[in-house]
Formats: sequence, C-alpha cells, structure tokens
Amino acid sequence: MELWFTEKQTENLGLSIKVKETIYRERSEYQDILIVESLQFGRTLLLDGTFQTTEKDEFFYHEMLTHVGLSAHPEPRKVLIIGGGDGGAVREALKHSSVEQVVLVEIDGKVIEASKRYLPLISSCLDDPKVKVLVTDGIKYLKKTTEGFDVILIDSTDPVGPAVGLFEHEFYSSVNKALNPEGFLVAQTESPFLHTDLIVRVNRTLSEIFPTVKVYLAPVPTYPTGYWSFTIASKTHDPSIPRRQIEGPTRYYNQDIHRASFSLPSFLKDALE
Ligand code: AG3
Repeated sequence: MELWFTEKQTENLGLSIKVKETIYRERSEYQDILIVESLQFGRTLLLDGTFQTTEKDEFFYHEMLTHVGLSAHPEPRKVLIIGGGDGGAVREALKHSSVEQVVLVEIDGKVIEASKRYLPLISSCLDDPKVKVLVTDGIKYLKKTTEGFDVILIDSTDPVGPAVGLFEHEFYSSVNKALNPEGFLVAQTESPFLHTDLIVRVNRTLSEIFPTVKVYLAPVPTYPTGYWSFTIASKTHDPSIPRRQIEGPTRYYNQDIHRASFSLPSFLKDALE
C-alpha cells in the first residue's frame, strides 16, 4: 500500500509526495503540525496541511529569505526573525560573521520542539549562544520591544489564521520602529502567479511606511506553483545591491542571483505599477 500526502494549493491544483513514514503529528494550540519522511524531499514539515519546509529543498527558501537582506546591509549585527520556528533562517543568518545576535520570535513552541527533535539539519543552530529564542506572538513582541535590529525577517505561514496580522499596516509600522536606520525588512509574500494581489497590497502598504520597497523572486519546489516572492523594504540602502560576502557555504544564493532575483516578469511589473 502506498501512502501519499497532498497539499491542495488551490481548489483544482495539488502537490503530492509519497510518504515513507509519519514521524510526528500534533494538534497544537495554533495549528496541526505534521512531520513525515518523504521519498522525494526527505523529512518534511507541514502546518495545517501546507508544506513549510523539506530537507531537500529548504535551501532555496531559507537562503533567499535571509541572504538578500543581510548581504545588502553594510554590517548586520542584530537580526530578528518572526516565525521560522524550524530554525532554517537562523542557521543562514549565522553565516554572516558580523552577526552578533539572532532573536527568533515564534508563536508556537511545539514547532520549535518538533523541529529540534526531528529536523536536526534545519534546526541545528537554535541552540547557538548567539541565538535567543522567544515563544510569543511576534505582533505583540514588536509592539513593545525597545530593541533595534538591522534586519527583520518575516518567516510566516500563508496569510490565513495566526499569520494574517503579519501582512498588515499596523504590524509593518511596529517593524519600522524596531528597525535601525540602515535596516531592511524582508517578508515572504507567497506565489507571484497565484497571489499577485497580495503582493501588490503588501507593496502598497509598505510604501506608505518605507521609502524603498522591492520584490524579488526565487524558485521553491514544494510551495504553490514552485515560484515564490519576497518583499524587501528599507529606509536607506538599495536592497538589490549585494554589499558583503557570506562566510558560510550557500547552495542557491550568490551575488549574481541576488541582483538577478530583482528582475521581474512583465505581468508582475504591470501589477505593481
Ligand atoms: N514559511 C512560508 C511557507 C508558505 C508555504 N505555503 C504553502 N505551502 N501553501 C515557511 C517557513 C519555513 N521556515
């Protein structure tokens, strides 16, 4: 007998993986958490039935979420990650030798625990002395923090349920307050093909707050349409120019990719105008 898991990406489109074994399943206070061993992608984390990260393809997403903002910054020392309880973005941020502290604010402690236990390749740096892990609501945290960060990464789930507020004006304003003058905000903003309207809305909202807002793209094989967007905002620097080298190895990101990822297809450019 074969066991398959399908994420319904739309009413009429799905991505299926053949499952070797179920590793972990729990209904937390916030969501349904599932980790399976898949034949194609290795260990795979699914939240509320949607692919979050897999051992085999996580590098596309985590490298692109992290290295564009950190490499465009002249000297990132303090990084804040909202969401991202699997630890993939934390691991990437620590590849920048200037980084002194990474604060991870994840609402669901169960995602952190399960990732530490069952996704060691991704979560490996969560216990690093430079990393501070806080299990709390990122929206509330940013409202009251008095700390300043050089790069803030929003590693959220889709804009449904607990993540809705992470795509709104009020939240972006608190991000702005917590961002140092030379800082960057980077948010994952879904599929350019399926969620063009969301990307346009996020860009308009961020443009009310930040002088520079840009979109960049990358493939992520296990996300809807395999094609993904990130939105980056800054107060000072142009995010499309890499300014520094990364110390650690990368598999997708390099400086050519950095520059090229800001070249947008006509349908998206038109929508953003
Ligand atoms: N966060 C973005 C996941 C969005 C995927 N959406 C979907 N499969 N429908 C990923 C978290 C990884 N650290």
